[in-house]
This record gives sequence, C-alpha cells and structure tokens, in this order.
Amino acid sequence: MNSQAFIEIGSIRRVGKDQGVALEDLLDKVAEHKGCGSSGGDGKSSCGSSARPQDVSEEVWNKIKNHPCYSEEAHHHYARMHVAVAPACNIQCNYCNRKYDCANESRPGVVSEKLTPEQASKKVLAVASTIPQMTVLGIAGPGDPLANPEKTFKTFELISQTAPDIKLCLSTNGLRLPEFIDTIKKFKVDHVTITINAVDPEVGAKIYPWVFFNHKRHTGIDGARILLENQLKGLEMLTAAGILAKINSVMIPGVNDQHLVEVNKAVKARGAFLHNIMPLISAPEHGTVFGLTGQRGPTAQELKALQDACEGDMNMMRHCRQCRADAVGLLGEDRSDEFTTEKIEQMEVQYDLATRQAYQQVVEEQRVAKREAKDAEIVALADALDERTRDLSVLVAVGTKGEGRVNEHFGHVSEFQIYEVSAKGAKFVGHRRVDLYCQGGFGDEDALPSVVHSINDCHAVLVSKIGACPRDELKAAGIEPVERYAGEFIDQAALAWFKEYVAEIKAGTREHSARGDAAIRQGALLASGKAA
Ligand code: CLF
Ligand code: SF4
Repeated sequence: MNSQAFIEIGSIRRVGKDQGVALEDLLDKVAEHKGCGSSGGDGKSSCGSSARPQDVSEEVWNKIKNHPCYSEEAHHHYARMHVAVAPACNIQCNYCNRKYDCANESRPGVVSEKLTPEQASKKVLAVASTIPQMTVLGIAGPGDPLANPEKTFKTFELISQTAPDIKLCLSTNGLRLPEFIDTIKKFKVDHVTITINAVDPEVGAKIYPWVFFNHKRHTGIDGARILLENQLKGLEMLTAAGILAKINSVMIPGVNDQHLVEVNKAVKARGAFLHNIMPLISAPEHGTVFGLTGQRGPTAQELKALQDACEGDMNMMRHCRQCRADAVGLLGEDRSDEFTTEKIEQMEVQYDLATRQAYQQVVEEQRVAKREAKDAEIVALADALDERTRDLSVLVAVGTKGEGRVNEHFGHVSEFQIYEVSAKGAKFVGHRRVDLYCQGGFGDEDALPSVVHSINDCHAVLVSKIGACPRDELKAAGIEPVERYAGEFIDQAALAWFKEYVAEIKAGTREHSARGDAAIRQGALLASGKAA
C-alpha cells in the first residue's frame, strides 16, 4: 500500500498523491444531506442497522431483529446461510471474475459446490438443525439470482414449506428486478439487496462493460443506463410493495468514491432501508479487470470517511463481511465445510422448531443484558468526561469469537472488530481480517507487522489473552494491548477502557494523540489458507 495514502484521524485531511479529490469536498457535499428517505422512513426516528425496538415500527422490527445483515446488534448472535443455486449472470462487473464468487455479496473465492433447489433445501434443513441461531437463508450467487429465476424461486418455495420460520433474502444486480417484484412478494421474500454502484451511466460504464437485456448485449453508456434505470425502478417498486431494500455499493477510488454520495441520496429518496458501502477487493490474482489494471481498493480511513459522510438518520451498514455465495454461520465465520453435499447425505436431519425457538429465547435474554450493560456504562462515562475529553472519539480493536464478548486470544484472531468509542457510546464501525498470529502453539513473527498494520488506526486492542512478543510489538506501534476485560460484553468493555483513558488524560498521566490509517486486506489470507 502507498504509505502516502495515510490520513490523520481528526483532521480527515488527505495527503495521498493518488487519491483523486480531497475528502473534505465529499464531506461538504453531504453537509446538507442527512435523514431517512421520506418514502422509506416507516415513521422511524432512526433507521438502519443500529436500530433498536423503539426506533422502528413493530412490523419492521420483526423483520430485522434476527437478521444479521439488517441489524448490527443481531449479527453478534444470529447466523445466515447462502445456497449457491444461481450460477449464471446477465451483466459483467469489472470487479468480478466468473471463476470467483459474486462480488455483490461475496469475497473472491470459488464456490465449492453449486446446488440444485432440492439439494439446497436439504442443506438448509441440515444447517438449521445444527445451528439453531441460523435465521436467514440468502441467495446471492455465484451469479445473479434473478438471472436464474426458476432455480431461485423453486428453492424459496421448498424452504418456505419445510422451514417456515427462516427468513428469505435475495441479493441481485437489479437488471431484472422490476419484472420479479410480484414473485418476490408471493414467496414472502422480505429482504432484497440491490448492488448499485452508480446512478450516472457515465460512471456506470466504467464499472460495467456490458449488460445482457431483452435478448441483446448492450455495451458502454447504453448498457449502464439500462442497468441503472432498472435498479432504481426496482427499488421504488420494492418500497411500494413494503419489502425492505438494502443497497450495496462497491467503493472504487477514483471511479465512484465521490459519486457514491449521489447514490446514497438517490436510494434514500426511493425508500432504501440501509446502505452498505463496501471496499473494492482487487488483487491481480483474482483475474478481474480491476485487479489486472491495478485499480486499488480504499484504505480503512477512506472507507470510514465516506460511510460517515453518508450517514444521517439512515445508518450505514458497516458489518458486512462480503461473504461467499455459499457462506454458512455467523458473519465473519465460515462453516460451509461442515455442510458439503457428501456430509449432509450422512447426517440425520431433525428440524426441531421448538428447540430453535428455545435457543433464540436465550439469545434474546443475552441481548437485553448486553444492552443494559452498555447503557449503564455510558452513564458512568458521562461523569468521567470534562471539557478536554467530551468530544474525543477513538477506535479500539476487539478479539471475539461470538456472543458479543471479548473472548478471543490475540493469536487466534482472524478478524478484529473495530469500535468507535466516545461520549455517545461504543459503535461498531468495521472489521479487519488478519493472518492468524498463533500457528500450532507458536507465534508467527512474520504475520505481526501485517496484523499491526490492519489495526494501525486503533488506540487499543481488547483481547482475552496476549503473549509477550505481540504485546511489545503493539506497544511499540502505540497500540495498548488490554486483557483485563476478558469475557465481558464488548460495548461495555470498550466504554470502560475509554473511561480509564480519559481519566488518565485528565490526571495528566497520558496524552491523547491521533493515530494513522490502516490497511484493508486485499490479497489471500496467508495463514488460514482461505481466500480473502
Ligand atoms: Fe446474504 Fe446478503 Fe441476505 Fe445477508 S449477506 S443475501 S443480506 S443474508 Fe450480509 Fe454477507 Fe454483507 Fe451480504 S454480510 S455480503 S450484506
Ligand atoms: Fe459478477 Fe455478481 Fe457482477 Fe454478475 S452481478 S458480474 S456475478 S459481481
């Protein structure tokens, strides 16, 4: 990564020579642009992934409360799965290579198996029997679900008959969305994602070389225009039909990064519930046009600045993991290996609704406890702040293996969760995938610099345990390693650490300083052997 691309927290001033336009311009552009889309507001005072029950109507809450993508809180507790029943696609994106998963909804890595609707239905029952917190079935590729309508809707039909408590979810490029709104409604698919990277065909033409529509291939600006018009029309129709729409956008520096502010305005005005701006993942080994031409992805700070700039009352989704089209498990974990067709054949599948509901009840109790602990900590923090520290806001990295707790050893972390802590609370703002430091009981010293680089914008790292070597390395980089909150809820722990941080500033034993930028992983994970 270009070291000149680093940005100082606090000033949000860019110094990168290859960055295009200054982020201040972007922030100015959105200064007047805040608030939910009026048509999609649902009467909510706050909408989006951080909504609580009191923020949205009961109908909307019931749709999002256990959907890990539509509710940031839910993603710590509930899992989703994808079934790869849709191999074909009707457009070409410059960030996609057909040998890889759909970049709309997945990280670049091959789908292990393509499934028939019948195989997919069996797989869903097997996963739901094994993982009671699996609440959502999504179809997200590896091509486009609506370019494969028979397989997609047959799969939904089979699943709604055998596992009616599972929410159905669909992710599409939107080209054929308008013609399927009635079918989507008929099959009770309550959540639809459209990937919209541009609302201006000239920008779109830099991302989509062609689209195949009405039996004809359309290229350049004409092709992009057809796609964008159908995307926006489809979004309006979803809103009118009362189906929650999420918009995914891929941030491509120098191509659509500034333009995504316009996209945000356009989708908000058409009733989108949530906007998910994801970083372009682009490496030569992916074999994509962008990968081969050296198009870079954004840095962590560039991505966050754009997400912050677009965030009004409509919160941005920041917990997306760009999952595979056959992902299984909590966001950020992948248990698809446990559910290959061969293994499922040998499994005794018992779909037990009562057990699932009992388990989910326990999860809900935990969730309430976590919320209460966080609220109590915010009150305690308010008392500790003074003039100098009232407006402070810093990032902390957290090692967790689930349940919303600080419960992972530093060496076992494959993904840090990043929280922004301030007087307002602890807010999840992203994640960073890293190589495992611990390799069979030994620390991999070669992995340490890249781990540190990935959380370089953080002031502290909260884990359940950490060895002497990484502890020293983190300290040398100016990041405080913290073990004393092992087992505690993340929000509460992050706020408690922040309370100590401001107390030390108040006492004069610590000086606050800004951190640098951090890298978003682009290439393959070295240690785990997984694609990234
Ligand atoms: Fe899948 Fe997408 Fe449904 Fe979620 S994923 S179809 S809305 S159930 Fe979620 Fe994965 Fe991000 Fe997609 S984290 S890539 S946003
Ligand atoms: Fe690839 Fe998905 Fe784009 Fe189709 S819509 S080209 S599968 S990223």
